[in-house]
Amino acid sequence: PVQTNEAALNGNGVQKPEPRLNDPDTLARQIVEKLTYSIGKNPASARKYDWLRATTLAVRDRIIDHWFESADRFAEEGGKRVCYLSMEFLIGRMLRDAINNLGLTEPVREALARYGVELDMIELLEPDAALGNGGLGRLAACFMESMASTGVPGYGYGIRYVHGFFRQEIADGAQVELPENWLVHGNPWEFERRNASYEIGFGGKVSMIQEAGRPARQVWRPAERVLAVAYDTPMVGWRGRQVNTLRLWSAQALDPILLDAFNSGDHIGALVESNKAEAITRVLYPADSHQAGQELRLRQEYFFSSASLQDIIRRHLEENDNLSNLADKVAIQLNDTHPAVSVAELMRLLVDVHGFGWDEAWTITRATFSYTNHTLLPEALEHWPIHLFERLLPRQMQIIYAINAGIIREAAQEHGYDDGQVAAISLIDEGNGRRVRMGQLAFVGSHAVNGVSALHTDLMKQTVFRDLHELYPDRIQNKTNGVTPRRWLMEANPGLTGLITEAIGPGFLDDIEKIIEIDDLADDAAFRERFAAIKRQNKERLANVIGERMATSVDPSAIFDIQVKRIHEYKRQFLNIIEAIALYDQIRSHPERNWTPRVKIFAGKAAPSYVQAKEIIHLANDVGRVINADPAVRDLLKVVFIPNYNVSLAEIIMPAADLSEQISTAGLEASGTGNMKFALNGALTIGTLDGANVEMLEHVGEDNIFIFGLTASEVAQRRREAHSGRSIIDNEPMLREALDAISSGLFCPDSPSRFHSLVSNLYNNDWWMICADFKAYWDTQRTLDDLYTRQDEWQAKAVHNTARMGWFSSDRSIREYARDIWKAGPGQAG
Ligand code: 73E
Repeated sequence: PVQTNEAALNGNGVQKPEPRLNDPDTLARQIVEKLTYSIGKNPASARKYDWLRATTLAVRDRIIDHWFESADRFAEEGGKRVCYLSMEFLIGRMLRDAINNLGLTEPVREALARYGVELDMIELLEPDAALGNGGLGRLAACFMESMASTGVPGYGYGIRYVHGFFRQEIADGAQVELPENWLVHGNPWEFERRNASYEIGFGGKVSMIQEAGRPARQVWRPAERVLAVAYDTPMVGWRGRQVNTLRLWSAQALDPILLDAFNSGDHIGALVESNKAEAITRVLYPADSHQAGQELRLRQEYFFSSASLQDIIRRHLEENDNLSNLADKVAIQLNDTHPAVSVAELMRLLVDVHGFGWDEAWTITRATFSYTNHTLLPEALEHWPIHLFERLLPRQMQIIYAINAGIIREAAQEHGYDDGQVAAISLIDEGNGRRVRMGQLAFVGSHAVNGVSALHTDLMKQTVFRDLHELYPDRIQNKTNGVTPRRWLMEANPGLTGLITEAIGPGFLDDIEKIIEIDDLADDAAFRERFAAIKRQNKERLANVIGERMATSVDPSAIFDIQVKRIHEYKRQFLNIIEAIALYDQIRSHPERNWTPRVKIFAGKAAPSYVQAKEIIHLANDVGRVINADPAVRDLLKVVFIPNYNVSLAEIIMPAADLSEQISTAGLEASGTGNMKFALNGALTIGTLDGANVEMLEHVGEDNIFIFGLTASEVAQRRREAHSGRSIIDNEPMLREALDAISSGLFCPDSPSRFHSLVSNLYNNDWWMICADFKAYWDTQRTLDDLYTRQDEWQAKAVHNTARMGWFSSDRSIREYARDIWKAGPGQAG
């Protein structure tokens, strides 16, 4: 019989495991134990992948201990919880982050080394969880990490896509999309929770029922029902102090094999239902900045919104008598409008299921929700055709009409709104075929609405939400984005982290704003040299990746000039490529000049249906092929497109940049977050006055950032004047010659007309102000060429960038959300 020891027994008389020690001996023993008993291998026969799995399981045990402690503490304290609803969580790999935050990096490295296994090698085998498109999804992942690191009881809610963001390959210069399969070998980080599952309805009918002694009420009888099953992933905060939960929903057929159909011999018919149900969480939509508009997308949105709300309500009722104090105990953040149907769904649950009167339900709903807007691009704003909405979600549609009636009544009676003003705030767009405006729904259903940078928030007030802002002038506020310094500095750049620790001690690891203490060291030549040497090593690491993946050699002493992000016309990768062609032309024409060597690096994915974005990728590859092979440029210029940009590649790229390209048409990039990751790692920024670049300018100072081009209001003005590129091109020989080179087929002799429409758009319209900004961009690049030859000056500016970027931590963003919007977390009454 097993010996039990009194002290090890908890209240239920159940034996608690011994706390796990964190020394290399214990870790080595436990990793081998996992290898043996969970994987069935011995150290001699184990492959690298087995070591990864064993290490993950050993680390996971420690996380689970902290996870339970956090859950118990939240329950004990009874404070307000934060639920972050997001269609996307772009997490990336998890092992390094978990080990780093638990302070286990060195002990695990040592434990593995005893078996001749390199931690850095096995980490690379972990699949990169790509449940997001770009900035919005990565922000959600940074926020999860920062909530756990700053002590906010945060719950992420999203979708467990079987296939994340597609894998990108480049074939003959063009993007090819391949399915992503992150779950094929299983996922050791997730725990299926069969007990947390909910029915989600679609379609069917709504009828009024009248029961004796009760008020009449609406009952929705869906035609279809699917099951949402929870999968939980622990999110470890800095120093393991807190572990939060990311709960992702997976769709399953309620009755996986319909027994009737099966018994009657209809095997196929029986499986069709389950296929249809499971399709809901099969794949991530790969378009940011374009509304998908398909029924399946609306199903995804409702599916995860309803499951999350049912879960939130169930937990609330386990701890409280009823739902009237919901808003005191839960804050629900809507990450863009993707979960905006939640506003109608919570109303339905409160009124139809839990018997609340309309007005009280509406008060609870608005007090519970808040909404973040991430884009002003008209083509990205979600609006669903009424007929689709009504067919799929008939009761929610009725509720939206009722909410709308209330808002319009208030505007007309209390503010004297006329028909035109009413149409402007209405949740229903009567213009093109009657649609539900999801931004308006999220706005009126929330007590706080925020933009993601100061400029973006101002523009929200002037454009998409002008009319609602007038009606509710206190509702919009700013919360500038941030990035987690754990992943984006400590883990991605251990060299720089070590140097800073030596210089100012480890205090900045707990409070990243203390990184300002290295600011004066910009004047210290010895420090600058070490700073530059680390940059050089990081550039060599990236040069190796480029060499291995693309068989192109790049020189680490050249300027590494990098633009990595989704491919979109407004982000203007095209402007960057045109500048490369103009530079190529100048180098060939003036070989005698003292050109500063440059490597232009691009990476990013285009939405599969976005034709122009795919042409831009093709152009970058075609131009690179010609320039890189031309002996006349003598390696003074290289153009490289690295395929399959993802979080893991970003972790190698960010620390290796000298120059960060943030050159969107002013007014169109809501914030940007790559801009912050680059600057934190000591890159100088060349950028427009757009998104968070404006605030970066304020923090790093105008001597340390390179701003060019039209402002947002100048862009708006030119667009009103029907600006076109033709006269600019006619008067700017460098621009004209670059465009002529593209049109001539110089870069695509196999198909000379390939880029004709890309170029003719500039002549006829120049909607994205590429011609308008070309000259300013060119001149600023040449200033940077010159600066790079004065390394002391360049490196001093680089140090100032790192020193002054602490404010752009997602810890700061989260503290502001917690204080101003959620009223939850440390120091809040809650
Ligand atoms: O400026 C970025 C911003 O930094 C913005 O374009 C991006 O969100 C980032 C985080 O705030 C964004 N993504 C989307 N909209 N804005 C989007 C839209 C539809 C689907 C997926 C993503």
